[in-house]
Amino acid sequence: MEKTSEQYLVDLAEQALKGEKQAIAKLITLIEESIENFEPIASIIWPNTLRAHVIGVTGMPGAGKSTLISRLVKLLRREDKRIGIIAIDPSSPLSGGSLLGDRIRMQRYLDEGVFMRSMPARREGVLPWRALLSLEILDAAGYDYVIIETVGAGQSDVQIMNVADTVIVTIIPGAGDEIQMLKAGLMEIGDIYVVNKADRPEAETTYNQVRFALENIIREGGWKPPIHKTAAVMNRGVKELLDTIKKHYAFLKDKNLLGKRREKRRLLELDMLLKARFEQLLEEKLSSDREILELVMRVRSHQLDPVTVSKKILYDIMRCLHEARS
Ligand SMILES: Nc1nc2c(ncn2[C@@H]2O[C@H](COP(=O)(O)OP(=O)(O)O)[C@@H](O)[C@H]2O)c(=O)[nH]1
Ligand SMILES: [Mg+2]
Repeated sequence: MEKTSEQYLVDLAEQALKGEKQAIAKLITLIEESIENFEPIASIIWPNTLRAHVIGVTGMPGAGKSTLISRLVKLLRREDKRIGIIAIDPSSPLSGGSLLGDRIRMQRYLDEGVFMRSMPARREGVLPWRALLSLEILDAAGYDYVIIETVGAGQSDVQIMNVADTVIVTIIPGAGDEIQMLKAGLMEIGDIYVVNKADRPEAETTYNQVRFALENIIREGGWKPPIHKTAAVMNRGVKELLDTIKKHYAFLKDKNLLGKRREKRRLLELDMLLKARFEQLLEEKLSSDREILELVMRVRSHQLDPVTVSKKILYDIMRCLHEARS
């Protein structure tokens, strides 16, 4: 891959700070390609962050997250707020179906004040570091709200609670699975719970089950996660949900908890970037370093054991890095 010139990245970042959508889109594309493309602009982006209210919307595929988000966006646009959306797509690159669906559903609400980006979930999990850096760019670009849509399938999505200021867990009525899922970890992460598709007759039962499951749950500072019923397609209950979202943000500020949330985000970002960088380095070495390749072959042919070799490769890489620096 051709190296992107630093000046070009800096120019893009400066345009992004002014809210120029094309520059933001291009910048995110470049960040997706490589962490290194963020390096020349980190000092431009970072001081301008920490202004947006970051909202995570999670739940099973088909729960109505995208529909709900588009309705929230419509309301926020009436207040003249600017909204950035990052939708992390669960589907494999082969099917790609829901990605298209999301685009079509959201398209209607995309106007000048809305920026939307879809991103595939990668093997690193449902919340790739690319999404986190994109979120920082949107924050710096002056969006009042940054909404991240992730797919919560049990434990895999708990990271969203370390990223968003407000986490909304969406639940579909009917299937007992949802309650199982709540027990499997989503119980710990939501600041607000939403039983969507309330137009369905099963919604009442699910609502009561969720309420029962959350009965004794209290979050830090004394926040008791509220449960909402919405019918996003009919625009029912969305205004009330938005009021609660704002209430939660005010609560975090009032209790001095907002800073703590953001500390978690920064630590998660550091952790993810370290792992991503190391993985990238390892891949490079495994595919190009002849000595390391030789070791790999000898593990494959049962001449050496993987435990000893993994340590040796680690040391080799560290030595290489050290030599490269001095
Ligand atoms: N009946 C009903 N269908 C809904 C509601 N909200 C969304 N849907 C439908 O559920 C499907 C999945 O919605 P989508 O927003 O893509 O879900 P996501 O996968 O969670 O983002 C779509 O066909 C929506 O039209 C609702 O409140 N009631
Ligand atoms: Mg969706």
